[in-house]
Amino acid sequence: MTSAKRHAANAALELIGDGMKLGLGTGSTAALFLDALAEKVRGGLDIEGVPTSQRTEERARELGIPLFQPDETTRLDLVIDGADEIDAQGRMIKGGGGAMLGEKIVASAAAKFVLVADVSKRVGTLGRFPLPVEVVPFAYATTIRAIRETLTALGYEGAKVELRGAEGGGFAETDSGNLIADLHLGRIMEPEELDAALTLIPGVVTTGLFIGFDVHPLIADENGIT
Ligand code: ABF
Repeated sequence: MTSAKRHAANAALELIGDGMKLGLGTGSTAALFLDALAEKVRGGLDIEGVPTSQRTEERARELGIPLFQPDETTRLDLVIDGADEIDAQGRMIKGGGGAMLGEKIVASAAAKFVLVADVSKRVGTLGRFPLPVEVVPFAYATTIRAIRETLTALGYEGAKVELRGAEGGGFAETDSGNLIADLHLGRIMEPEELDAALTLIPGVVTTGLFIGFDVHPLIADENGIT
C-alpha cells in the first residue's frame, strides 16, 4: 500500500504552486506528501503551511517546511490530508489517527480538500471503519451514555461505543486533551443526520464525519492514480 500512498502524495504535489498557503494533514499518506513537499521547498518552492496536528507540526519543522499561525483573515488554498473512508459523494470518516479536530478546523479554512489515499479507503457506504468522536474528559461517562441513547434513537441497534485506549494504558488523549469514543456502527445510512445529532450532545467536541467539503480526491493503487 505504501506505493499507492506515494502515488497519491506525489499527485498532490502537482497541484502546489509558489505563494500557496497550505493545510498540512496527518497520517501516513499525508506524511509522504510532507516528505515530497520538503524536497520541493529545498529546491526553491515558496509555500507556507498550517499543520493539522502536533505530530505534523514536529515533522514539518524537522523537514524545514515554513509554517505560520492562521489569523482571522487566513484562507488556505488547499489542505492535503488522508482519510479512513470516503464514499462516492466525497463524504469521509477521519480521525483514526485521533487528529480530526485539528484536521476539521484547518480544512474549514481551505478552499479545497485534496484527499490523498490508497484505494482501500473508497467505500460504498461509510461506517465499517469505527467512527471517532472527540469527547471532553469532564463527565465523559454521561456523554458516552448520551451518545448511546442517540444511536439507539436513530436506529443503530447493537452499535458498540468504546473509549479509545492509549498504548501505555489509560485513555488516548487528543492534541486538545480530549478523549475519543470509537463508534462501531457497521453502516452509516444517513451521515448528515448522524453528524448533526452527535454534534448536538453537550460534551461532544466534533465527530470524524467530514461532510460538505470541496473534495479533490487523489486515490491511487500501486500503478498510480485510479
Ligand atoms: C488522517 O490520517 C486521518 O484523519 C485518518 O485517520 C488517517 C489516514 O491515515 P493514513 O493516510 O495513514 O491511512 O488523515
